[in-house]
Amino acid sequence: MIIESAEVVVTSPDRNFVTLRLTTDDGLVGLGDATLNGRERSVVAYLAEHVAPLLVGRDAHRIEDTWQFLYRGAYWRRGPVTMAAIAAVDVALWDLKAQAAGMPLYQLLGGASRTGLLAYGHASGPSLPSLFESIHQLLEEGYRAIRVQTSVPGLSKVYGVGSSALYEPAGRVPMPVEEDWDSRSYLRHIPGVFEAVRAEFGPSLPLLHDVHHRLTPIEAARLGKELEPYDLFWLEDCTPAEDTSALRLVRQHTTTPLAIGEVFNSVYDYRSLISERLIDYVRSAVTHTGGITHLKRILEYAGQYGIKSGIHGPTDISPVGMAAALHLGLAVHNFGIQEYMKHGALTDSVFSQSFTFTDGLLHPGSAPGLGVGLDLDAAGRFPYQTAYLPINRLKDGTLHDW
Ligand code: CS2
Ligand code: MG
Repeated sequence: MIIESAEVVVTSPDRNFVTLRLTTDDGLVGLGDATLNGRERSVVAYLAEHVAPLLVGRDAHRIEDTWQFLYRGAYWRRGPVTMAAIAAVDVALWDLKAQAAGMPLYQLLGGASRTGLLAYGHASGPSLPSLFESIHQLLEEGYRAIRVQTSVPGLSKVYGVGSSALYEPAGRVPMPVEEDWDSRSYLRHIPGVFEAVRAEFGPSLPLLHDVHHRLTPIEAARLGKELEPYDLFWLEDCTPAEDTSALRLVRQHTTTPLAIGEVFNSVYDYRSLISERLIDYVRSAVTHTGGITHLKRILEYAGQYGIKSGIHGPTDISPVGMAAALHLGLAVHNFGIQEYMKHGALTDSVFSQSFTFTDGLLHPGSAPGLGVGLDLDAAGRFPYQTAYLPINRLKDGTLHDW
């Protein structure tokens, strides 16, 4: 099964997506997601200029050797752009191998370890009534776990509170939008929000919250401790992820489960977090972490320490990347939960998918390979549009983590 062509397809139905499309000499097509929100064109260049030309003529069955060729052969290792490019190749090759074998991809990863994948959805609202309405809406859609994000009194725009059901943080704007932040206002507000949510929805509904990189270690420790009575499923990105030692302090003060890693891109980012049991969930997406081959290694390592998967699944992970996450999540033993923000109708008109969401559980389906198709004509109708993630500033204008 020789690779005959490697195309980089950029399309922007509801938002920008980058897809690698490999075609083999026996006519199979494999897809890989290479979307890096707000930096899409950097991965396009990496793939088109430095990877695609090297793939033509390679044996598509040699997934591990191709991974090592692209990782060690690049000399300059790791980083979000490199690992997203490698991920796209890796997933496309797994897609091809599973199609050639005539089975869904998860069967090549060890087969199903469960009947379906617990999903969580994003509830948000600028006020408690609107937040409650959002939670009820997700429960009616079948979600069994809910991420809760709200506005903060005194702040005009806060992460995670969208103006529409399809919340997409990267606006189609020529320059990043400036949002405002104040950690003390946030810390004063959030415990009361979860007290009210628990009073309204009861003690057992799994609730998650994303701090989105914004607190100091002692602030995160305080929040984790104050949220303990509300029994969160996890508190996510409570401190900037690259400061891995911060979680040692947080861990000393709270038993609230911690999730981190959506901005990580290799096992090396996780080493101390896993070996010191500083986290409870691995947040990486297949798309940003070198693909199925590498994320499977990370999850197997994490599983030795009782740490589970919590694979990243916002709208900026394409249906291709989402399907890859579901095949991996179905097979690994230490699955935890899968983030699932539904894509829009325009995206679904470009990408056909086989996965299902039934009674709160996701399943990748039984189509050979990933089970995802890319309509090139439809993709061509939605050209790339410049889009950036927001930035955050404190009241005095200091740039803060977004
Ligand atoms: C968020 C993401 O889903 C999450 O947990 O952190 O929405 C994140 O803001 C975006 O993926 C950034 O592109
Ligand atoms: Mg997050």
